[in-house]
Amino acid sequence: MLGAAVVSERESRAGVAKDKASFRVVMVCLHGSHWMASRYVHALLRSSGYDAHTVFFRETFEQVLAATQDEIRLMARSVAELGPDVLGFNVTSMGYRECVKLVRECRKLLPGVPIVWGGTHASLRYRECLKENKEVDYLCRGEGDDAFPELLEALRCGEDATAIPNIYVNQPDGFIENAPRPLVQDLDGLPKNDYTDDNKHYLIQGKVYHGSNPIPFQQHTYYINTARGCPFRCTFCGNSALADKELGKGRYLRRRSIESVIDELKQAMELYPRLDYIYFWDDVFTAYPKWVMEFCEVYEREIGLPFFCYTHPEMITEKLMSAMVKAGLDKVTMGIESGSYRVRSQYMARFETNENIIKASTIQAGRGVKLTYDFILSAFETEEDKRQGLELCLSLEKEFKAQMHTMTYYPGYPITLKALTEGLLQPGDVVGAAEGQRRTQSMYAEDLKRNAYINYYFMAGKKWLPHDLIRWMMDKDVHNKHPKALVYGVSAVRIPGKLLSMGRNYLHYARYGHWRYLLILLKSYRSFIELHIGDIDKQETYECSEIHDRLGAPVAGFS
Ligand code: B12
Ligand code: SF4
Repeated sequence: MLGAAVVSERESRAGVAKDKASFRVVMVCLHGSHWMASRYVHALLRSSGYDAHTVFFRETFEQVLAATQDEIRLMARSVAELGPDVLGFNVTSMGYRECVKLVRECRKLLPGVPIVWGGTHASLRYRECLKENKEVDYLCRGEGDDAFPELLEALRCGEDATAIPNIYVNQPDGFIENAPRPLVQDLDGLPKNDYTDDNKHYLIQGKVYHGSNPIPFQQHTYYINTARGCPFRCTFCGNSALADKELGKGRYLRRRSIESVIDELKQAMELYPRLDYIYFWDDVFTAYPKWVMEFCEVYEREIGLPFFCYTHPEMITEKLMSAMVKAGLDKVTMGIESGSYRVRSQYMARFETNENIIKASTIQAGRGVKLTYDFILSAFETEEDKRQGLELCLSLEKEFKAQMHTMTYYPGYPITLKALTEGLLQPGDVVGAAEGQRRTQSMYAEDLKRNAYINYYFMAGKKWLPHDLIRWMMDKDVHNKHPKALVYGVSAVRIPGKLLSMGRNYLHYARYGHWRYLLILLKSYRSFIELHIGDIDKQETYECSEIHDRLGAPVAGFS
């Protein structure tokens, strides 16, 4: 338990010994080595002058699994070996339970080191985070761009760290709340995500890799945000809870300048000469159509690499689509969420009409762009909604991939409150509320078997499958009468397609000699099979302690 006296003892201890460049801040990320939030926070710390290190955990298919106790211990040991002056965690709801275990292990190994939490879950569930985890000393509620460096400076210099806006301070009998800062408006002024391997540590399949990521994505693909926020507030999405004045006043949807984005991409191309694909991970890339039109012109001229982005049925026009295709749009994902207007409008705060969705799909189709439409199936759907949903899916221009999700209830989101109120959800099923939950909302084999109806969505996107056949199967209730036949029939088409694209991927990485990555992929074959054919809960886990002793070579200069 951390008392105010202990806080000040830690603060002054940290302050006496270190100058900024040797003040080591170790960050923990549970979402793989390319998680932008952690790549960003690392860059922020480095640009503020600190000795930043980040430990990344989990990759490939295994990302959806919770960490084993063995892996938690390995992570804690790896973190402790780095000898942090401050320890920081990026906390999401899907990683919350692991953060709880991890923070306890870390506290045992690092009794006097201040621990700071930040990220979506920490911001939204600050009360629980601080109450349930007295090991956590400080919590950043909302944006950390200014608050985190200010906290670190106070800790380093042994100054008062109890009154920093956005920073909450844990106490044995409660916590100190501080006022929110305004949201950062000038995104151009922020440092760019740090994808280098400098001071990065990767824990993959029970092994620790210091300063050398065996997952080579960043050499070939670049992940970037051009904006923060979203113009919409869908009830199942973080924006519905994060766009809250308590988390910072000011314009919520902000965009970088075209020059800043292009500069970053040019730098990336210099740093990674094999770069051949860009992912724009903005919530809705096509928000601010004027910006996108101008951006596409410059992008085509100066970058010209194929790219991916998200769009929205109300945010796509012929003109915009043509500009994006000309600039290199290769893949686009549009959220349809539910095929039933009743469910969309009553439960999801999605008010686009079916006509608009069909129009948006017509605009996107037939241009050689790979189309994916997201659907979220939920307990709010009646039999009639399901039927309507599929009818809408059948009305969309082909060819597309239906990406199916289970409604996943994140704490504090409006849909979660609605589902709890309507008795459709038990409190223990809210993400982060209990152990052993999946870390994803994507659907896998297990879901398709449990609800064979979903398979029609996959069928609906195929050009060569007659709609009447799908309707006939629905009318004949094939999904209830012969679920196995339906599941295996659809899998017989889907799995070879997946294997083929994996094979292409293998060849691509083999061509560049990324053997360590290919070995990791090979080792995760069981997870792939369990996810796509078998049972998600029976996946492979990794024994770590031994491997760590064998392979976790200490970084030069570390104890
Ligand atoms: C881009 C994105 C993705 C990309 C990730 C690409 C990548 N390489 O990073 C993709 C599409 C792959 C993805 C996948 C998933 N995502 Co996502 N994703 C996002 C998105 C849109 C932006 C995240 C981001 O990078 N923001 C930029 C960073 C800089 O901002 P930030 O995270 O808010 O961090 C700030 C503060 O929180 C703070 N901070 C952050 N960490 C720390 C740490 C400390 C110590 C401190 C002091 C401060 C601090 O400072 C930062 C700067 O101000 C968010 C939505 C959103 N609007 O936040 C969802 C979001 C984070 N994702 C979410 C989810 C659920 C997932 C999936 C589980 C979905 C799935 N497929 O099942 C997966 C998980 C994958 C995994 N690896 O484990 C949820 C998390 C829910 C929750 N309550 O925690 C969000 C909020 C969206 C939602 N549905 O509500 N995602
Ligand atoms: S449009 Fe997409 S990103 Fe924006 S609030 Fe809705 S689900 Fe979230």
